Amino acid sequence: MTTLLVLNGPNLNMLGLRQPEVYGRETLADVHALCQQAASKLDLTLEFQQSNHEGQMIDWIHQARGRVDGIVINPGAWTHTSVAIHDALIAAEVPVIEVHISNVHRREAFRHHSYISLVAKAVLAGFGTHGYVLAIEHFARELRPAPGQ
Ligand code: CA2
Repeated sequence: MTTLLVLNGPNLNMLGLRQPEVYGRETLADVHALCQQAASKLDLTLEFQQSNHEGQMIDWIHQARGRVDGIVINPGAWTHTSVAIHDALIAAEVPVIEVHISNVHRREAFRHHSYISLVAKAVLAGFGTHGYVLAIEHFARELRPAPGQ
């Protein structure tokens, strides 16, 4: 069974409650349901987590090593600050897709640099919460065993 881990960084638990003009009206629970629906359709096992604590996020990434087949991560503001999450993702040796709900490149200059993109196989930004579904669908295509295997 192919297992994907969806990770969400700081403040994403506030989704839908503030700044709907930037992040939309869906809550994190809605995003979880959306991801679960996409994964079930594609016969994937999905784990979904959010934390405001960097150490917790790093522990989850380490625990993914040898256990999950892909990580979809919205690192939130850690995108622009965290060498530690960058290093953890390298240590995990699991393919990573970075997702941002907003188009970070049309926002403040400090959001234009990502430590995570250096270790991600792909980056989605500005697709709203549909970016999570696109990342899951991409992993399903890539990780699906060839016919007869
Ligand atoms: O666009 C994204 O998904 C971001 O990763 C979201 C982060 C931001 O720091 C990144 O630059 C881009 C912020 C997530 C915080 O979300 C909130 C939602 C509602 C109210 C307050 C914050």
